[in-house]
Formats: sequence, C-alpha cells, structure tokens
Amino acid sequence: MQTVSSVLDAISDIGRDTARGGYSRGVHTPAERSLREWFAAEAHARGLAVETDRNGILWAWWDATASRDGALVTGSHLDSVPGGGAYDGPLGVASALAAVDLLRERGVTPQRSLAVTVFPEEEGSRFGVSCLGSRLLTGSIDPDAVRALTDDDGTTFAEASARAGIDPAHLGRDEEAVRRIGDFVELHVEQGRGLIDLDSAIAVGSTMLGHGRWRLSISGQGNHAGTTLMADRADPMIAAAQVVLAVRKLASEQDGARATVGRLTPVPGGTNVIASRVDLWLDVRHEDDAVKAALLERIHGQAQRISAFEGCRATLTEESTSGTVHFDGALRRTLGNSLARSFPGAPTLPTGAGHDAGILAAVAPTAMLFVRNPTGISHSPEEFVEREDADAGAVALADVLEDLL
Ligand code: HGY
Ligand code: MN
Ligand code: MN
Repeated sequence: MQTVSSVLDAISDIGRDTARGGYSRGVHTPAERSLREWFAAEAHARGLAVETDRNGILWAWWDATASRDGALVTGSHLDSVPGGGAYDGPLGVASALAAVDLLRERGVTPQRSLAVTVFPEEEGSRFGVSCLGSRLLTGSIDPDAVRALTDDDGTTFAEASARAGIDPAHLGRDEEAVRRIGDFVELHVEQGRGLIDLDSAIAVGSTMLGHGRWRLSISGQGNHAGTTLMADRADPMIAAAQVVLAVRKLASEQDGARATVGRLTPVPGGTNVIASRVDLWLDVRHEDDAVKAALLERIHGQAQRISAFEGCRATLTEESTSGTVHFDGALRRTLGNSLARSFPGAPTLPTGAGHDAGILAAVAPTAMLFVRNPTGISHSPEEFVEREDADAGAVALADVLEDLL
C-alpha cells in the first residue's frame, strides 16, 4: 500500500494560497482542475474506470459485477475553504485510494462494485452553497437556482461548469447515480478535539450537526469620509459591527448553538468611503432544527433593530440549510464491528462539520469514519494528521469496505 501521506504529498503544492496561507481550491478553478486530473491519474493507475457525471462528480469504479447499481461508494471532496488545511476532503479521497490498494493486497474479491467518488464544491467557497455536488445529485436543490449562483467575480455556476466541460443544462437529480449508491462511507479528518480527548486515532461518526448559511445585506448611505459629519451618517459598517457582536451574544445565550460571521464585505470598500452597503454571512448551527430557526429569527430581529437605529436597512437571504443527520444505525454497527479487529474500542463521535455524507443520507445509508487531528484545528493551515494516523485511517477504511463488499 502506498502510504496515505505519500498519496497526499503528490498534491501538496496544488492550490497553495501564499496570501492567506494554506490552500484555496475553489470548484472549477485551475487548482481544482489539477486535483481532478491527479485523482483520475491515481485511479487509472489502480485500474479503476473514471467517469464524470452530469453534476461534475468524479466516480472511479472497481467494476466487480455486471451492474453498478447498489454499489459500495466511498470518497469525499478536494475543494477547500479559502486558506484551508491539507486534509479536509483530500484525506478521505487519498485514504479511499490507499484502501483500494489494501483490498487488492488482501486478495479481496468484491461481491458488488466499489466506487471512489469526489464531490465538487463541498465547501461552497466559490458559489456559496455547501455540498453543492451532492445536493444536485440527490435533487435537494433547484438546478435553475444553482445555474444562476455567482462567484465574487460575477461568473455563474453555469458558466464555470460549461468551461469545465460539464453541460449546465443537465445539472440536477441523477436517478442513475442515486441507484448506484447502495451504501456510502466517508472518511474525514476530525475537525475538533474529540479524538484528542478520547485518545483514539479513529472514530465512527454518530451525528452531523444541522447548519445553515444566510447572507445579511445592510444598506445605508454611501458617502465621502471627509465631508460627511458624524451626525449625518447612515453607515452600514457601524450597524454591521453591532450585528457581529449581537450574533456572538445571542448564540452564546443558546445552549449548544454555534454562530459565526466569517465573511464581511463592504461595498464599494474604499478607505476614504463610507460604505453604501455591507454584506455579511451568517453560519448558524444547532442539533435541533427548530432551535436553530428560532435563534436565526432572534439574530434577524436584532439586525433589523440595529440597522433601523443606524438609519440603515437589513435584508436576510438564506443560501443553504441542512438538518441534523443521524447516520444509519445498521451501517454504524457494521463499521463498529469491522473496526473491532484492528481498532478495538474505537469510539463514536458527533461532528459539528457538514459533509456530503450528510446530504447523501437522504438517498442511501451513509456512515463516516474520523481520523485524529492533533491540533484540533480545521479550516486553517494548522489542520494536521500524523502520518501513522493517516495510515491507520486507510486500514480502518479497508477493514470496513472489505466487510461491506
Ligand atoms: O462547513 C462545514 O462544516 C464543512 O466543512 N463544509
Ligand atoms: Mn470543511
Ligand atoms: Mn470536508
């Protein structure tokens, strides 16, 4: 078996972000295109048949039976957040390739086909909607709305898809792909401290926290920084600053909630210009969907009051939302039994992060494996996985796949 780290080493220079640190690998950018080419070459080298489906999802097939329906599917994503780490996504893809090597070395003869998959735009960093590829596949998002999504430069997802050789007219629910997914297992770097605190290299996922993203646009009066008296201003930046603090306060007052403003864009964004508008994005998460909705309402109400007081107006637009997912019980037990061989006592762990496995749970049994991240930090260049833990992850995934094949 090629070590997972050596598989990852091959892409360690693709998409480096020298300004932010880490990696910026947006969907249908040159960096992501290089990563797709790398994946196809690695899959071909393993005798896997590579296809790109109507939604731009990559499938590398070990065709063990005449039909691909009801196959065992594993994989993850290769795109990143801006300035992201090296493992969020790629670890799952590299571990799946290494697990294929192990299955071959063990002489496993699958009783059903196996596919290694790469889902595009899992982070939603370029077009704003997380898990865009898996949402399209399952039909849980309107293809017309997706085609119209734009990036910061105004490029639509339809244009970016067409340039990547994917016909935007065909985006949407893919019945053939849904039929092919018998079970889906995703290995992913852990993005918190759970496995550090549990002192375990591997865990089985139990639940995925419900989350959503909203854009809050606060409009005021753009004006000159030097000629506009302080008392004469309707400055959306002042409102936005108060909203950011209100988000933290309201989320801190709600048990189990997490809310973040990680992105804020003044328009036009000049040093000597009072902004005419400020766009900020909310990321709100809670295990109870009703509690999440109520918290969002409180944030929206506070944003409107603050904006009105500052002579501004606030409008909220939902960009994506997902309910809390409980991974398939039977599949989870199978994973637990498979891990007992090499990882006795492997714990189960909830994840606060979103994953394609959570979206695919709507159409097939899905489960996740997590691999220890000794920094407990993710969506940052500090995200890390020790070489031996990365290889342990591939062994764990191979054990699971062997029992499911
Ligand atoms: O945002 C998330 O939780 C995931 O990393 N897309
Ligand atoms: Mn992520
Ligand atoms: Mn991820």
